[in-house]
Amino acid sequence: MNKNIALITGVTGQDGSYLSEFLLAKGYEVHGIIRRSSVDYRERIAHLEGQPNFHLHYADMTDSMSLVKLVGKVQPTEIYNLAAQSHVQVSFDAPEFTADVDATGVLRVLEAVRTNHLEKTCRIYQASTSELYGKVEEVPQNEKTPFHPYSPYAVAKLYGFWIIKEYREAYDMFCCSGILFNHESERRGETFVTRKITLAAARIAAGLQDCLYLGNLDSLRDWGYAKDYVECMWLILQHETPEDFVIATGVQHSVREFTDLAFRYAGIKLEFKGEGLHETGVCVDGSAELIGKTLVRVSEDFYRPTDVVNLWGDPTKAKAELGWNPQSTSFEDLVRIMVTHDMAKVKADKVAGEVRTNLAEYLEKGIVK
Ligand code: NAP
Ligand code: F7E
Repeated sequence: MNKNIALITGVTGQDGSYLSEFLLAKGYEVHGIIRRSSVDYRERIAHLEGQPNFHLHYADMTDSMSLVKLVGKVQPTEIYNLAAQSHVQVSFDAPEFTADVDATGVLRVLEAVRTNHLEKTCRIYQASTSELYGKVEEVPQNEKTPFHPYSPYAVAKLYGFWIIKEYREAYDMFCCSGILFNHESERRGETFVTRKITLAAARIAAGLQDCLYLGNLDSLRDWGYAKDYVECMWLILQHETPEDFVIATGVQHSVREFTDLAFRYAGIKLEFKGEGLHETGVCVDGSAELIGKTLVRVSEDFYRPTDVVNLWGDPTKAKAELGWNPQSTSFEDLVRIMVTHDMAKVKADKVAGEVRTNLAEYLEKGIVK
């Protein structure tokens, strides 16, 4: 039997780490691309390093030669192209870099496969996004909904989507997109809105932060659990024919609703008052020190030049053709999982901080040498 060999770009990211675990459990040989950094920041995959079927290689999405050489060396049967500058707000500040990685990077992966003559044996998954629907033209969005990208990130991802489709048709390659709606987890980057909220709720409950500053509270998202979504990436590549799929829960909530629920799980009941930049979230129930305090405020700093405000996916096709269950983790469970994790993390960080402080004191007093 031929061995399944997966190459994952973006292996150090939220999805890359869950996908690695998923594929290793299925018996795959997993290879991941990492890039050189002055600090070693591989927290999400540290527990996988050293496993015999897990291999890391230096390469970069902006460096064709590194990709061509690596694809030739690894001879993958499946490539999951997850690497991206994935933060929408950052794409307004670094649009050219975003295009280089998120648009041209996809082309580089496709050409690395062709250069190594693997186009008939290697299947390619492209991490497309609900941001393609942007300034939405219908609600909810499905595979037939027209795209209207509304940020430099989304425009770059639009190129990625179309170049994948083009190579599928021009060269008969098995390459396809998962159009994934927002998916979150306890491993989500700390500047995305959900993780920013769950960490702040935990820190405020522990008395380590005074207030959470957010942007548009009215923005609506279809939030799922990342662990459930990586299964879909794999299912898309196991499908008989190469096709694109919308992956979403089919349930929509606002940033305000996410905030309200996260704080409730942290033991704080909020009441929202006012509008726009003057809206606040005040503590009306919880610990005595917090009652009456304004714990959430709106700041213009987190508004975007153009914002996508009404994402809501229709996962009917994925359900019917891939047999995927879009609701295995509910919105309530997702928020609870993230808050529970962050409350434990804040507690552990606090203890570690106290240990460090005590140690510093002991060192100063000459108690510990
Ligand atoms: P993430 O946590 O931000 O991870 C991004 C990954 O890309 C990291 O491993 C990062 O490496 C890597 N990367 C960035 N630039 C690179 C470069 N020049 N060369 C090599 N690697 C590079 O993102 P995620 O949430 O896991 O998302 C995975 C993919 O799905 C992304 O393409 C994202 O755009 C897309 N997507 C995400 C969502 C979502 O809700 N999470 C929804 C739809 C689509 P470092 O660790 O070195 O920075
Ligand atoms: O913003 C609003 C913000 O940054 C969600 C990426 O994974 O999903 C992600 O992109 C919404 C936006 O994610 C804050 O304006 C309010 O409307 O968590 P986010 P995103 O932009 O949806 C898609 C599918 C991807 O493909 C991307 O890679 O929340 N919002 N206040 C805020 N957002 C942030 N970050 N911070 C705030 O303070």
